[in-house]
Amino acid sequence: LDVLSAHCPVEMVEEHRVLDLSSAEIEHVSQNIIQSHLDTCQFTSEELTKMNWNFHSQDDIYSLQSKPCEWMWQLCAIHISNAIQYVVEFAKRIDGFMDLCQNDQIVLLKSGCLEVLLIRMTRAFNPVNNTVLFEGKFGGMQIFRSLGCDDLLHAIFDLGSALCRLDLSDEEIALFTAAVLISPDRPWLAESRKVQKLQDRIFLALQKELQKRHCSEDLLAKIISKLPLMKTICNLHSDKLEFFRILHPETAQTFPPLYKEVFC
Ligand code: CLR
Repeated sequence: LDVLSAHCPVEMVEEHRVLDLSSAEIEHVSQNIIQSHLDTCQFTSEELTKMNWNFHSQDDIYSLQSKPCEWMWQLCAIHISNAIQYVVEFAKRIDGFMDLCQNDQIVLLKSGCLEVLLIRMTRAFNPVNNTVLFEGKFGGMQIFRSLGCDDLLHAIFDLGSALCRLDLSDEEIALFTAAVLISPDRPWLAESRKVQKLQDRIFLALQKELQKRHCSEDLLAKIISKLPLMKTICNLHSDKLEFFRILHPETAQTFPPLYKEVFC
């Protein structure tokens, strides 16, 4: 992920081809994206089920809550930055992504990686007791109290439980995150038609995957209905970060480079 520098001319000649993919082609799109997800999702489902029994103790919770705000921000920035690296790797493995110009690769990653992380969070979220994986153990919203971002955390945890209620499989999460990442409506894209074509293929693959279930149309609508809440969370995160940078510029300076590059 490099600084926004590359310039590439918009495609002058566009072929207008209808989406007439054969089922074999759609199957290929699916397989590529599902494999890329499994290779880059940081924790396998089995690992996550095992860790589900591991909770932060009351002492862990007190200890996290008594940390200074700057310390906790730094810790979260490190974890988020680490998780973004896996999202970058996911994107790179999606067929067609590396054929986009460098500008568009960067635009898509910068604007979409937090949304991808939020969807990925579903895998590391326990809706029974509203806990999320943090530092190797599951903990509730209260472990993030010292951040002073209760409204943001509320929104994140609400999304977590709402997405968990959809009970998405790894295959569905793979295709959904790919479709969110490869979005033609992101500002500053040079070749949005090319991105559009890629996303169309992914949506066909997602639809086909959802057809394996009952009421697939309903589910696609439900998945899409979570996008506005994700947008809200991204905006809240930007606001909180901006405010934090004003209060603690020295700490914000030492945030991981990838976190700074994506969000600052
Ligand atoms: C998401 C799924 C990834 C692994 C992963 C890494 C970091 C986690 C993130 C998941 C979920 C959200 C998370 C984050 C670290 C801090 C953040 C727990 C599990 C919480 C919600 C705090 C956000 C604070 C903001 C002020 C940045 O594969």
